[in-house]
Amino acid sequence: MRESRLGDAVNRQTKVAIIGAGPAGLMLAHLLTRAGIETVIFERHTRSYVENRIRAGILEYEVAALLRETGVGVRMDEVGFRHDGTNILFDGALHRLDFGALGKHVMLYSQHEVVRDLIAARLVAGGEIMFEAEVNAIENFNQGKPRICYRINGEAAELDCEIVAACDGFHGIGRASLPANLVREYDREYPFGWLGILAEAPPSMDELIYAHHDHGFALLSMRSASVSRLYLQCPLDADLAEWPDSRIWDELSTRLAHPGFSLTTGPIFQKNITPMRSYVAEPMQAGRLFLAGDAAHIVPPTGAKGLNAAVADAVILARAIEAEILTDDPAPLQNYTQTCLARIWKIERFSWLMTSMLHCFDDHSAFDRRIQRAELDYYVNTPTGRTSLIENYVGLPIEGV
Ligand code: RFL
Ligand code: PHB
Repeated sequence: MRESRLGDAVNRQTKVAIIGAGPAGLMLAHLLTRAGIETVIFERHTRSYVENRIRAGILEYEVAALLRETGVGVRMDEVGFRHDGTNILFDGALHRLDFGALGKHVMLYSQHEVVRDLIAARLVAGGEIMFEAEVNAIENFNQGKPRICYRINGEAAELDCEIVAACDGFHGIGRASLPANLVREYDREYPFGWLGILAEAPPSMDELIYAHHDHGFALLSMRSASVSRLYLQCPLDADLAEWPDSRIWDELSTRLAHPGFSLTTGPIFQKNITPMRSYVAEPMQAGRLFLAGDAAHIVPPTGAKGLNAAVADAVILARAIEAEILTDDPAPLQNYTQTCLARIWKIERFSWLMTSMLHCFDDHSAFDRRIQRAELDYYVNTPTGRTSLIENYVGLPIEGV
């Protein structure tokens, strides 16, 4: 087991250098290790930091299946929750979307738990993760033999490799290293944020509720039988000091109200505000450098897609690296960007749709509001609309799985 902090060797080599121990980097390493391909992961934070970073909560059907098939789904099935449907609330009426119509489900299992499971599996398999190792340059990726320059324990070190996978999140060095004239960025910032809370309160429902209300969007989710995760649409410049617990619970009660429902409240132990953004950088590769996950694209959380999209990229990249290294077929790696983007833009579309349909926009005219209502009605009340919403929510197929 190698959980290295001290950089046990200074100029070394590996096949695939992976920057980032988030879901994309850890899943990529997991799949490559299973295929017998050597990897080293660099992570700037401590193990404890990445294992306790609270983020996403919903795993798509195929992502959950992948965790099971590759031996990292045991805890998910023990302590996660299987959801066979989700709920959309508007005009005070709850509409259930039954995933069983497509024979699928999603798993409610926190991102940090997935991260813990993947780290544990990697260390058991003898794989290396250098925690507190910050990559500060990626050299030579256009000339064949890339080199990673990093700092660990205050010292500079280097590692030579054949492929660099930048799974280093939205602010990482991977995308910043792509030649500026090569990259095109597609970006949308939304004029609101989400105020998220974790509360010691048993979930008020056994499934999620996505609520559209005149006061703004609200989401009821959960982390366990005793912990609720709830979100409220709030102004971008909202100050947490203006949101005492009582105001949060009042707003949640108002926005989630529907016949027969009562909101369970309890002590709030975490509060934060997240901005909302859609973003894609194209291409996702240059020479021997490949981006995966938030490094290349982000979505607003309304469709629960961020973690799932990161894992899907990792799967596509792992298959492509395996094809090159194990069967001498360079085509999947050459086509990596196209393969990912065909899926990513559909995820961007779905996340944008869910965000546009469910939030309140200050600049909406009466016409816009009527269109929004018609869209909600279409997606929950027509067979085609429902099927489309469910198909996207439970997850589009991942290429190569
Ligand atoms: P991650 O998880 O950001 O991991 C990137 C890792 O790279 C490390 N790193 C470096 N390490 C070494 N050297 C460097 N130079 C490095 N630069 C960066 C970082 O420390 C980090 O550990 O990216 P990945 O793997 O692509 O995974 C993506 C998901 O984490 C992300 O899409 C979702 O969590 C997005 N997201 C949410 N998605 C949902 O579907 N539902 C949610 O409720 C939800 N909540 C969230 C979120 C993202 C958030 N962020 C990014 C602030 C809430 C938050 C607060
Ligand atoms: C969450 O549980 O944090 C969660 C669930 C669904 C979403 C976003 C976040 O769409």
